[in-house]
Amino acid sequence: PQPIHLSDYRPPAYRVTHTELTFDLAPSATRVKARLHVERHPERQAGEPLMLDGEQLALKAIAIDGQPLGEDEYALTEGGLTVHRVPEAFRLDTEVEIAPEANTALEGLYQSNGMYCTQCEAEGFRRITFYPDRPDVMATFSTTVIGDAEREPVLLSNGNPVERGELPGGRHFVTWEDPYPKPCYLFALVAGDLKKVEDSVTTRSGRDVTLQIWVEEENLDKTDHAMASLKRAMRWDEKTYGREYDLDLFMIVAVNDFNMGAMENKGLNIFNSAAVLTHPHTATDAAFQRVEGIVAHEYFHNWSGNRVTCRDWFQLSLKEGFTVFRDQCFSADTNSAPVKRIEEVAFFRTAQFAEDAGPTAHPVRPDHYIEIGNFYTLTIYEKGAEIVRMLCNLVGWEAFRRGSDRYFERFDGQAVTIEDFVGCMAEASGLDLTQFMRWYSQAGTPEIDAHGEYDYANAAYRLVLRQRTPATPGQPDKQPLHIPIRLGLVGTKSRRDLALTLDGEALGSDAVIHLCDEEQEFLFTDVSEAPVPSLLRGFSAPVKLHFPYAREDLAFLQAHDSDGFNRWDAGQRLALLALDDLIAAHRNGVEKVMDPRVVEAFRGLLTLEADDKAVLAEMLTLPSEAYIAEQQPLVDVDAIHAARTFVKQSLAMALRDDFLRVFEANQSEAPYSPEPEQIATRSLKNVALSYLVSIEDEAGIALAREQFEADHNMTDVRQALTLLVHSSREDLADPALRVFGEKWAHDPLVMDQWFSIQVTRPHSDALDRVKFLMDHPAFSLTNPNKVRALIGAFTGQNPVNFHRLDGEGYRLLADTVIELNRLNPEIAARLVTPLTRWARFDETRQALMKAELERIRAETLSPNVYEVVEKALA
Ligand code: B3K
Ligand code: ZN
Repeated sequence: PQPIHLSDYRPPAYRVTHTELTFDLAPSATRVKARLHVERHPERQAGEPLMLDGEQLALKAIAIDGQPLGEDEYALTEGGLTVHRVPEAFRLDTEVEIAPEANTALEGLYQSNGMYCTQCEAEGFRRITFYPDRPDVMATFSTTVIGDAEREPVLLSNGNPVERGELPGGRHFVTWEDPYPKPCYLFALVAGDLKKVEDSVTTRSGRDVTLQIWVEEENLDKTDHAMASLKRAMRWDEKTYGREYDLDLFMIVAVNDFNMGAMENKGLNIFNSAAVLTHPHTATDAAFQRVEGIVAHEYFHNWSGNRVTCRDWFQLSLKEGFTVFRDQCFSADTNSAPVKRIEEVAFFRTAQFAEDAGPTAHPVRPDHYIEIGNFYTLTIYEKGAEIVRMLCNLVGWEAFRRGSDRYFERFDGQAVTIEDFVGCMAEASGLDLTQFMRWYSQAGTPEIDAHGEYDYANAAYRLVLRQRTPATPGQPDKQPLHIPIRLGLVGTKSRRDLALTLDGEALGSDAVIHLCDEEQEFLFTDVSEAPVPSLLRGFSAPVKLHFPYAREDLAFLQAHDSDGFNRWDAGQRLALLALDDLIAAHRNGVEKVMDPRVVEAFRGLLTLEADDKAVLAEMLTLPSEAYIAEQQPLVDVDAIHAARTFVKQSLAMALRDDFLRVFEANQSEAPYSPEPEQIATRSLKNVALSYLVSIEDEAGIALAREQFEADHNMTDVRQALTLLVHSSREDLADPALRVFGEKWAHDPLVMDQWFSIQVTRPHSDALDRVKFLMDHPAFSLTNPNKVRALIGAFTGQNPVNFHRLDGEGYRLLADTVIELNRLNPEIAARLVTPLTRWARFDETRQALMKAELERIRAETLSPNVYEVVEKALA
């Protein structure tokens, strides 16, 4: 496979103004008739051949303006169809046959639990019909779906239903019209025996919109939260961005087999059932919040993505980065804002930093790719969102909103670029964003080395910042970036933010400084007392900031910083320093000693309870093993696990009564609700429980057992079950797992959790469990959720067992990737990620991991897996 390059972009030779589709559905032989109204692109010369994309299509008929084409007038190639000579404007008719039931890649038209559904982004539409499958070809669509009246009573597509009727042989049809021009990646079709929940809203300008969530009958009781989230999201986008919905009908459909979380098809969002269904007994608080965020994300795409779309797939972050930023702000407004930020950053610094430091690192706007399916990454989504957040903070909300209005108005109905977006922000704010644009083109995580001194004699604080971005594949040299750093100086005596004066200008007590050069010095004057600097507040830029904090300074910031996010971060930094010592002790075989400063910091948190409960729960959570690993020059999974367990148990022993008090004070019998206060209370209680169970005394174990048996809600049940299963008390864990597994055998989303809980167990039997569970009747390699719940959870969340020194963990992953490469290349290419990180480990493990990558490479590979494995071995 050959890479394609951004620099080769040209507008399409022909555009399609209107597309008429007719689907005659059958599992192994669906007929698709397409009538395309085509015209030459004004910027391209006349006489060029018409090239259409098409994969795995059996062509049955082809005609131009009603005249069937002779065999010498067109050519079928591996990737599509070429018509040698076409008029300036014409009507192309084709008919193809496809086999949805054989489609395990879940791209194009496929079947899930017997129902038909589609996934077209990025390049799935070419598996449905011959078409210019690129986002800069935008057409109105009219779609007729014909199905069996009994098996497929419900026939859905984009837009509004305009006609329906009976047909001979027990068939029926519905015709849908979508008046908004769209690229084919936003096309959708659903057909099956589905039931709906309906609601409605009236938009700000008075349009009545019907809202429908379509599910299988047994899931009708799991849609309330998604519907409520959708309504909140619609209101929020009106209020915050002035964006209104533009059709009379908005539909969400839940399907079990889905590669990603969900898809923003115009008027017909298709969701992974895991991203839409919730019930207090089947979904955790985290799942409720995820559903709310994803429902909002897909809805927000209606403007940021659909009305204004991407010119080409290199611009993917144009819609994804902006839309993630929008959904993050929505969730922050609806829930605890500081906790939302803490969760985002904790995840980002673990997973995106690792991606940006590995062999698949790429800029937020890549300049080449082999398989676009491999670029739905944390970099495109989350780093893209961080860039938009920086933009918003740089220009200020008012200018950002003006820029966003300008963007939506100017480019409505068009396919545009990242320059178009940033250009609107520059115009609206008058700022020069030229240097800022480097964030889009330069891969890798910038590192800032900072140091500072307080000058008593002159009452001044001198802060020196130096930036560098490490080399990434294909980008050896990096330019300095424009890095906004929000900061405060916290007085060590007053314990307050001091007034900031920089170059004679008063900046208030919380300000943003701009690091644009490689090295810059900032001299704050009139600093009345010695401060501890609180840097990068709110994670104001996606960078690694190093400052030589003393542990006392970190404890001080953890207690007194006015910025909630940095208070949390100071605690994390303090814990990491203590963990570093313990990791070294473990490696050197010396006795581990707990740093008393960490114990005192935790005691302070538990006794003062100064923060809101949700923040406190985060503050009491130790950095994850993955995040600790991210900080180490060489990852020693066993030492990390041992050190973290030691810290946890030491804290539990020293502060047992405090944890017990917090646990008991936050018990509640109130009926479950996913509202922020309840979630906060549960999080705090469950963090306390995790400490109490970590030392495995009878009392702690009994609490977990009672919580499991009380069966109050999934959050509590799952936490209790996880703690039991991850303890050494098999005598209690095994019966609990059995009870739970039997009770929920009918519910695939709960069984996913049942799988994950078991395979993330840190004990040495985990790998055998994975193998055993792969034969469980509820497991299936063709269902992406199951693959993620079992294989993904094992390789991503069970480091000590995945990295076994006998290489069995690596082998299991490689075997699975090889099998999935044939079934579902997109999922296979994602799954292989942990092996690509081999450079982070010791030589023995490196050799084992590379050997497995080589073994994968020796297979006949999909472009997806090929691209990832080649990069990993380059
Ligand atoms: N836009 C979809 C991405 C699906 C692409 C999968 N190949 C999901 C989202 O970001 O909303
Ligand atoms: Zn998206």
